[in-house]
This record gives sequence, structure tokens and C-alpha cells, in this order.
Amino acid sequence: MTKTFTPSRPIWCAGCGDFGVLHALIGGFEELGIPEHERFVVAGIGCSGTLQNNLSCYGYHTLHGRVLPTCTGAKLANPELTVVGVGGDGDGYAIGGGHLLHAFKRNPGVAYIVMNNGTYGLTKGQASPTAPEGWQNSSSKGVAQNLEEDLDPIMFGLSIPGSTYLARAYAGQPAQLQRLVTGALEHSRHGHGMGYVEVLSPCVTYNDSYRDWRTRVYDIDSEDGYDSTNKSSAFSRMSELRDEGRLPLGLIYKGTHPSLEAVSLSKKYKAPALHDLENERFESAFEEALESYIV
Ligand SMILES: Cc1ncc(C[n+]2csc(CCOP(=O)(O)OP(=O)(O)O)c2C)c(N)n1
Ligand code: SF4
Ligand SMILES: [Mg+2]
Repeated sequence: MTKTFTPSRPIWCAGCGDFGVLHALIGGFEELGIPEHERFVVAGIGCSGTLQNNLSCYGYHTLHGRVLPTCTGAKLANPELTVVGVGGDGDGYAIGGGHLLHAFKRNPGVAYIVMNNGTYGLTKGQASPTAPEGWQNSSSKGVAQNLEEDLDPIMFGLSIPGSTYLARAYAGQPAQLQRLVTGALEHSRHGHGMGYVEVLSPCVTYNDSYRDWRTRVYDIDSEDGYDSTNKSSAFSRMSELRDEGRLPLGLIYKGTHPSLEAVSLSKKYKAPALHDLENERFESAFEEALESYIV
């Protein structure tokens, strides 16, 4: 690397929950001693998708909804990188929803942090898949009431065999948020697969949910007898809490399943970035490939 850039200041509204997520991610990188050149942060489209500009890392602003396939490709190309996906609920659960399913199923060594504010913040407050039925944004006129039930992405993750780390945090509870984000980074870096954290991150401009969420959050980490290693009992408990209108926070599930890179990379199928480029065999193949483009 010959040039470094100073991270820019966030463009978010004062009070946006995404500030807390940025702080937790920086804290996690520092706590685990991950050097800047080994951090690769892939961001979605939306207010949340600007986060990678505000910390020291390699960053990539991907197409709307394509955070997870991009992260998966990067991890397979160079498993030595710490790959982190960041984005919004619109990005990850609407246009990117199909990719979320397959990422849970494939379990790549990627940390994925979703800033869920129940709305499309950047495009001025339309309902996202996590907006509750009957919701209407707090500021703009002409946006119709949401007629659909909200999606619970943690329950979605629990229903997919292969998912290994499912957590929910709240931007208004920074200590727990920090612990869960650092846990997801550790999980994904140490070959256990995808570390997923959904962060309830209020949009103060279009869905100022701080007061409502503060009264509804429920700390599963301190519930006696809760077993975060049992998927089916975790699913039933999440379902009960949903019926009671609660928002469970904490490490909801942590299990074991081989990571995508562990099952697909081997001595024979080596990650592209780990090939010895000085090797004469590759040098001639590279020259040959380049020549094939000359007409
Ligand atoms: C293919 C495509 N479709 C639509 C858009 C318009 N668009 C920009 S951001 C966004 C939604 C952002 O919502 P979310 O992911 O929740 O992020 P937030 O702004 O709330 O952080 C949409 C629909 C786009 N940029 N690209
Ligand atoms: S519009 Fe909402 S999501 Fe976007 S920066 Fe402002 S508070 Fe955050
Ligand atoms: Mg959003």
C-alpha cells in the first residue's frame, strides 16, 4: 500500500443509531488487534452503507443488496482477510433477501452487521420488510401505511440449517452491542462461519423508535435457563417473545457447522490470493492469458 486516506466524518443525522454501530466495529477491530490492511468492509446502499468511509480499512460500496455475495467471494479469494458486511434492513432483507438465505446456508467466514431501522432512510422513509403493520413514517406526507406483517430476521436465520451465530443488539445499549459485534468478528475470523448481528438502529428522521424500542427490548443473555446452543428451543422462545411484543436482545444462537471456506478450499483448490505469483508456472500462464486478449 503506498497511500493511506483519513476516514471521512459520518454524514448521518445527529442521533442516528448507526453512530453506535460504527463505534462498536472500530472497538471490535481494536480489541482483536486486526491490522487496518487486513480489514475489508463491504457496504450496501443506504445511509448505513456509508459506514466503511468512516474507519480505517479497505472498503467497497457494492450494488444494492449484494453485500453478502461480495463478502463471500472476497473471503474465498483471500481467507486471511477479516471480511465484514454492513448495510441496512432494506438492503439486506428486501432486495438482498435471497442472498441472506444462501449466506446463512453456506456459512462463510464473514461478519454481517445489519442496521435495522425499519425504514429506507436514504430514500426518505418508505416501509422496509421490518416495518410493523400499520406503520407510517414520522415526517413525509404521501407515503402509504404499511399493510404487511414485519419480518423477524433472527427467526428466519434460526430456521435455516447451517447458520451458526445469530445475535441482536440495540444501539441504545452500547456495552452489549460491543460484545456481540466483537463476538461476531471472532466467530467469523476463527473459521466458524458467518457471525450475524442485527442491530436495532433508530432512524431519528423517519422512524424515531428509541422510546418504543427502549420499552420493548428484552435481554435474553440474562434469562435463566435460556440455551443459546439449541436451535429449536431458541426458535420457540423467540416466537413466544414476538407474540408478547418483545424485542429479544443478546446472543440468540451459537452453534457449530463447517464454514464455507473450510469445506471448499484445500491444497488442490487454493484461494487465489494465496498462490505464489513468483512461481514460473503461473507467470507463463499469466502471460499466456494476457496474450489471448490481444487481437
Ligand atoms: C437497484 C437499486 N434499487 C433501488 C435503489 C434506491 N435505494 C437507495 S437506498 C435504498 C434503501 C435503503 O434502505 P436501507 O437498506 O434500510 O438503508 P438505510 O438508508 O435505512 O440505512 C433504496 C431502495 C438503488 N440505489 N438501487
Ligand atoms: S435519515 Fe435516518 S438512517 Fe439516514 S442518517 Fe438520518 S437518522 Fe440515520
Ligand atoms: Mg433501513
